[in-house]
Amino acid sequence: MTSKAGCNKIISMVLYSKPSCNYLCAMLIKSAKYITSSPSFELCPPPDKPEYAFIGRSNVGKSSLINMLVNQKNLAKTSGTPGKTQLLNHFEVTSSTPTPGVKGDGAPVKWYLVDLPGYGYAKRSLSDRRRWEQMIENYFRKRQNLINVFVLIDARHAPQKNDLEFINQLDAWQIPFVLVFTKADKEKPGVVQRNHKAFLDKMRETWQFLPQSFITSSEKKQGRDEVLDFISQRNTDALSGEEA
Ligand SMILES: Nc1nc2c(ncn2[C@@H]2O[C@H](COP(=O)(O)OP(=O)(O)OP(=O)(O)O)[C@@H](O)[C@H]2O)c(=O)[nH]1
Ligand SMILES: [Mg+2]
Repeated sequence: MTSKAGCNKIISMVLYSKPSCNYLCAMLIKSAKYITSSPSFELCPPPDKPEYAFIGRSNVGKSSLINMLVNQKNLAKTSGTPGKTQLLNHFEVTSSTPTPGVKGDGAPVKWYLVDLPGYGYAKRSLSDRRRWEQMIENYFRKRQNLINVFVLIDARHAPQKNDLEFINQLDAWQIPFVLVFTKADKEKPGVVQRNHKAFLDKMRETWQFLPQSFITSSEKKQGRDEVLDFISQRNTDALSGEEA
C-alpha cells in the first residue's frame, strides 16, 4: 500500500463534475461486512486495503451514507440521537467496476469503509471530547492505508464554524479529503445549492484550491454513483501504486 498523498490542497483541487465520458464507471458492490470496532488506532485491522473514512458533526448522516453506499439498511448503526457512533468502525467492502467494452463485472477489489464518531456533540463531557480528539488525530495521522476522508456537511445549514475548523485541521495534518453535503432531500434544491455555494465561498477566503464536493441524500440515494465512482478511481490509483 502506498501511504497518503502529501497535500490535500493539490490532490483535491478540482470541483466535482461528472466525467466527460457518458459512462459513469458504475462500481458494483458485491458484499459489505462489519469487521470490528476499535477504541484506538493501534487496534484497527491490518492496513492491507485502501481505506476511506467518514466524519462530520454528530447526526450529520455518516452511518446512513455508508449504508446507502453499500446498499444495506443496517450495516452501520444509525440513530436520531446524536453521538451514536463512538468507536472506529471498520467495514470491508468487495466491489468490482466493469470496463466499457469488456465482458463481465471486472475484477473484485476489497477496501475498507470506516464510520467515525462525529464532532460537535454539545452534551459530551470535556474528558470524552479529549479522548475523541486523541483517537481521531492518531487515526488520521498514522493510518498508512487511509486514501481519503469524506467530510460530511449538513446541506440544510449555512457554513458552520466547527466544520470549517475541522477541515483546516485536516489540512494542517495533510490528510486528503472531499466534502459530502448530506440530507439534500430535507430542503428545497435551491436552499441546498445556496448552502453548498456559501460553504465553498467561505473556504475560498483562505483556501487556494477547493476540494471536490458531492451533494447526497441517503434517503433518495442521491450522489451514490458519484461517490462510488470516486472511490473506484482512487482504488485503481492506490492498487496500481500511483500516488493519488
Ligand atoms: N431525510 C434524511 N434523513 C437522514 C439522511 N441521512 C441521515 N438521516 C437521518 O439523520 C439521523 C442521523 O443519521 P446517522 O446516519 O445516524 O448520523 P451519524 O452522523 O452517523 O450520527 P452519529 O453517529 O450519532 O454521529 C437519522 O435519524 C437518519 O435517519 C438523509 O439523507 N435524509
Ligand atoms: Mg453514526
